[in-house]
Amino acid sequence: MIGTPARSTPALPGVPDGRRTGRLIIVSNRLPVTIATSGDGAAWKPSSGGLASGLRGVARELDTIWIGWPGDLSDLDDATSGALLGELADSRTIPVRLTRHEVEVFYEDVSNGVLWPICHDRLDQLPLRTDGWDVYERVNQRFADAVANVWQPGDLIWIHDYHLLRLPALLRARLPQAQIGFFLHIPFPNPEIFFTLPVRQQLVEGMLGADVIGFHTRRYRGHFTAALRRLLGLEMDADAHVRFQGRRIALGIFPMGIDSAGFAERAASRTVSSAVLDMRRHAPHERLVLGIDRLDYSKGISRRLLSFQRLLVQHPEWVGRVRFLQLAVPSRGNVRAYRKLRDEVERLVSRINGEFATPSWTPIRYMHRSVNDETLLSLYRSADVMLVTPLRDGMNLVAKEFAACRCDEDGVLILSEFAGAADQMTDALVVNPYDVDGVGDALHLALSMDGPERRRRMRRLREHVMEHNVHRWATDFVQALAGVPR
Ligand code: ADQ
Repeated sequence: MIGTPARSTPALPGVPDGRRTGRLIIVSNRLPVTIATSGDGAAWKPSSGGLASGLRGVARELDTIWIGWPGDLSDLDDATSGALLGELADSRTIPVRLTRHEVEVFYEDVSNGVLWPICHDRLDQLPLRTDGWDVYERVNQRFADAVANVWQPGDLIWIHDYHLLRLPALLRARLPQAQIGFFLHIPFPNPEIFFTLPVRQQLVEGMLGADVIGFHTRRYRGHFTAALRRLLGLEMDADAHVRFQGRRIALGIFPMGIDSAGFAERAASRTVSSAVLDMRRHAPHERLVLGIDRLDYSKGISRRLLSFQRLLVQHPEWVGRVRFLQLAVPSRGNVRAYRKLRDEVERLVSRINGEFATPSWTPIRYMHRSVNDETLLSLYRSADVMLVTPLRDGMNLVAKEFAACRCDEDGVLILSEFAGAADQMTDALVVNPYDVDGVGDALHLALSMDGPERRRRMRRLREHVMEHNVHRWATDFVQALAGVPR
């Protein structure tokens, strides 16, 4: 069971002057749990995904309440769903229930069908017309009710991500004295793209209800301040604050990290080590190129497959000697663009395999499913090359997980310049994911790189990832929020 923080944690980290504050209220669209149903009934299990895995460690260490949507319970009978909701309450996790219609409009149509493509520069993925901003507002209001119900003076409120852009302002109206933080996990796009949204001003004003607004990178903050200037005539001062409606709002850069020590420790465990040996024994003469993503058009999987094909065409010496394993976690299957992407990826895999396979070798293995922790870690450890080539990605935690797991200081990371992680992981081979031939060449370079060069790069990547971990990220953010004068 996750989301069960220690109740006795005395104080939030880094509160200035040792001043005690109250609890940390984390608010995100999804609670960090999903329901697993089996013959015996239903139970919560930890959900995958960047935000869930990143904040889980924080939620264990701080006196935390987590508010969010628990997922669709409508297929369960009343007794089962009642029991599950009771378990959540016991673990200081507060569910916000959504109707089927709200899930369709707020989550699928607006959040994932409009805001996600806009923030990832994909105007081509927009529907011709979007209704549903009223439902988006109403659901944000529902979250505001849930927060206002539990908030007490001294509590800090930390809101996450694009589903809840209106929530900071809705809460500010109800709790003028509250310390409210907002962190955007995905890019804030160039204003030229953001301004295509009819509700651009309401969304920006929604975010400005917070005292601290956090972004992964300087570039996203730059886009946000450009939007503020053009929409509201606001200027950021030298201390990275803006003034709005008589309040001073901090605009911070908080690049998210991972629980690197946890990854490193689990990756070095005996079970993972023996799984790695098994994999190597199975294909001793083959190099492994690895891709791990949610199946999302922002992750660049189709072009990545074409780049691998270019490697085989341009450098035929690798035919029969390298294999590309792409794992894609099923994601947002109810949104049409995602179903289309799935078809496209499957067609490409089968086309490339049809063209290059021999009776004893298949160039691409594709798995459309989630894998367990042990398999994930053994793959990270077995890969010769990790191929992380999103077309746009807020941060990308997979790149960091790969580095954390490489206790052998081996393996090469190829990383898209359009992932937030590229700002920090400069010892990767940084590529333009749209340049299919260029990524093919980078693959050849990575596969041919000598041992000392691989180790030199990996050592530096690991140093960075170990130091800038998720605890530091959360501490920095919470510290900034706790320091807001009241
Ligand atoms: P995501 O888009 O979900 O996160 P990412 O940061 O890469 O992307 O995190 C994906 C997570 O899912 C990783 O922890 C990874 O281990 C896990 N995962 C992926 N494939 C898996 C598989 N087949 N089986 C099991 N686990 C798998 C959003 C933003 C990112 C940002 C994060 C955090 O889109 O840009 O980095 O939030 O802010």
